Amino acid sequence: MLRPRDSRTRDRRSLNGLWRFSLDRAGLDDGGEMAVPASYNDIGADPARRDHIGEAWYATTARVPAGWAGQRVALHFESATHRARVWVNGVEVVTHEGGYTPFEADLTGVAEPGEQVEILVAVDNTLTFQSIPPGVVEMTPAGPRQRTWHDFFNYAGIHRTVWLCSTPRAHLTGLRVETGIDDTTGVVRWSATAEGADGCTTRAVLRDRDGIVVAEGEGALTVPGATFWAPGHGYLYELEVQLVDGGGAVVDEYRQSVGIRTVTVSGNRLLVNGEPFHFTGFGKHEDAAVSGKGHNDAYMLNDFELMDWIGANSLRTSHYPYAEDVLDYADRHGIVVIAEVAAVGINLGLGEGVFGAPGYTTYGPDTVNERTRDTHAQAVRELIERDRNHPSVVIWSLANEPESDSEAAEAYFRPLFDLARELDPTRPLSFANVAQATPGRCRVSQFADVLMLNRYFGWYVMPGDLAAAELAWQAELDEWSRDGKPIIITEYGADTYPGLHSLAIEPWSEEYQVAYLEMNHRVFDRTDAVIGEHVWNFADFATTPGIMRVGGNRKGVFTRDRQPKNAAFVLRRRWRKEA
Ligand code: GCB
Repeated sequence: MLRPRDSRTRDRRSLNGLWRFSLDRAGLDDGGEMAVPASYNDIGADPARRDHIGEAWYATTARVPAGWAGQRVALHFESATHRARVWVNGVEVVTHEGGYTPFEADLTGVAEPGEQVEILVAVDNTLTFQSIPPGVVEMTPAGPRQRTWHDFFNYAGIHRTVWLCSTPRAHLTGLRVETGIDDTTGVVRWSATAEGADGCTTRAVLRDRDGIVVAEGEGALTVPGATFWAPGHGYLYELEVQLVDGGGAVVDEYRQSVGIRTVTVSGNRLLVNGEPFHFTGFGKHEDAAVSGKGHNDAYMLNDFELMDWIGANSLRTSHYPYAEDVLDYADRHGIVVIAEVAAVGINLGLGEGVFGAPGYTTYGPDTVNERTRDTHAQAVRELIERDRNHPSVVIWSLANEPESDSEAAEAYFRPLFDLARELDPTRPLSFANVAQATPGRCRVSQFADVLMLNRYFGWYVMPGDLAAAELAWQAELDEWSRDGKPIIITEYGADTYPGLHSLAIEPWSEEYQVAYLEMNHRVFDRTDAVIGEHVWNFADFATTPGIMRVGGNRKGVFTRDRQPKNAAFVLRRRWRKEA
């Protein structure tokens, strides 16, 4: 599946706006409306909407342009969280599992050009042991309750753009681009798939930023004296791929931006274009007041500008694939991305009494089992298919903090790493390792090319005692260093209530967050294998309610409305190397 784009042969129309909405199908004509894209949970004052479990119903009408006669018409959702069923004119046209990757329905034969169509969507937010991320609905005396093993709020809805789009009947369906560097020459290998295209061939033209053709042909294109994509330098070429019929006529055309760069791991370094790269930045969330996880260009842009201001060169799309616009921006601006599958919380023993509850075994026939792994494998496929052509993505993260210190974990993850490596041999693989799976105990890190560690020494461990935390943290990192792999600290952070100040070493104060970060930085700077630091989190974000959280998770360096805490200025000095 290709992302909807305009070209000489393709067209698209956004269906964003206000749709009819109800938590039950029967109520769709009662006048309720919902913004698309947005999470529905925080819109309005109704707790039933915020805490809803199950399907929520959306409906709208759209006119298929008359000019699309003879074309293939498709309805494309950039995401619907966590699964969706879609009907057009009463016909079920597509179902999709997974809340953060795109899917589409072929409407040819269902929707007539020139006519209006009725679109109905049921979006289901239920998480089960067979979904990614996992969860369980528990029956309590007060009714059903959704339990999850991640702290962020379970926002749901149509979170990204919905497109009505057209392609020719004979059309390109997929495009794979891989790049290489040979001294000063760039190599762009491409391959495309097509449908309904008997007797057709494909060809491609590569243009530079000024529109000048630098290479054309099949298979591998070479660009002597190429300008490479690099961190901080988002130089993009444009590859125009054409599907050509036997008579030489162009039947379909698709354009893809291409950054020529390489990513390799050598010893304890990650190299981009052969140069060691050091990550500074954040684990983030797609999270904002009112619109929840709905994509918003203004928020996205502001976040990227703040990242630039603070000197962040990279981010992890914790804990799920972000909107494609985020990756497009990162490509254009040379921001480095660790792209994560939505597999957060495969760790049912974690945070007992905090996120979870005693009584569940992570891997087992009734919990995380082979069906879960099938869902997980599909999520890996869909992430790599969607994002493989983005130069900004340099690592695939297959999970966040899974239980990784058991034999069952090893058996669960081995095939997922094999799958990802087969789908994309060009990028390093990893996952974010949890504190309990210490060196020697973790049985999944053997599959990772880069170690990614989430650690809270001085917060969850030894809170308030930064001196003891520093020693313990250093000791653990020294042990990890013996693996000889590069280490990225993918989470370290301290909850901080903005405006709380203290001369004493007081967790939750702005001073403590600063002292905590400085302690971590001393440890990182002493450890050769550490090639990056991602603070948890870029901004405060909404969580499930609980006594561990005060109005959400407060580990943000920025508040939820993106104002800096003191820590922001400290990070800025460090990352921008300003005195
Ligand atoms: C973690 C999780 C992250 C949480 C964070 C916290 O280890 O990966 O999703 O938000 O801890 O603040 O507790």
